[in-house]
Amino acid sequence: MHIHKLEKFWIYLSFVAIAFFIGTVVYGFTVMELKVIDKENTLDPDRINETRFGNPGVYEAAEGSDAEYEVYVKTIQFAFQPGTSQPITVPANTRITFYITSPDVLHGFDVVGTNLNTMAIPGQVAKFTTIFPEVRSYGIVCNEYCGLAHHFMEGSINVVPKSEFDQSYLVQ
Ligand SMILES: [Cu+2]
Repeated sequence: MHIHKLEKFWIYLSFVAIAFFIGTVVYGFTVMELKVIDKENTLDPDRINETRFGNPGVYEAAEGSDAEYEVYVKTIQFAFQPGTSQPITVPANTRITFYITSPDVLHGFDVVGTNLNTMAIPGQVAKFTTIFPEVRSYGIVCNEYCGLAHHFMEGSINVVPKSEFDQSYLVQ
């Protein structure tokens, strides 16, 4: 069977593109050590209230942590706790580690205008550490379809000057 040389070119090119895309995935999971599911950060979604997610919010980080504060966020249909009914208040220019999970269905936690974006998977705890350099507020949206009121699921992060951040913002 004769295959036209341009046809051949595009067939080869599509294989090269597929090999390249597989290569980027392999590179991400090996060299960059990206993880989709981390076995160390699992929890039973039915017993979430026995952990800090039962009383979510901002905590002082434990000694030896590389962050100063830890924020526990529970994502539910259709709210971030905290985040939706009251903002997550954190100090600027401070290392903050977020822990995010869901007791019900898959949600997203996307801080608008930043590269902070994670899934909240029932049974898994997503974790990331960041510094907010500016005093301002950020919106949070859920970017995983989670039910009929998904499009109403939003919240906010309020970054305040470090000098104004005190114990009253912590979980009591
Ligand atoms: Cu959603």
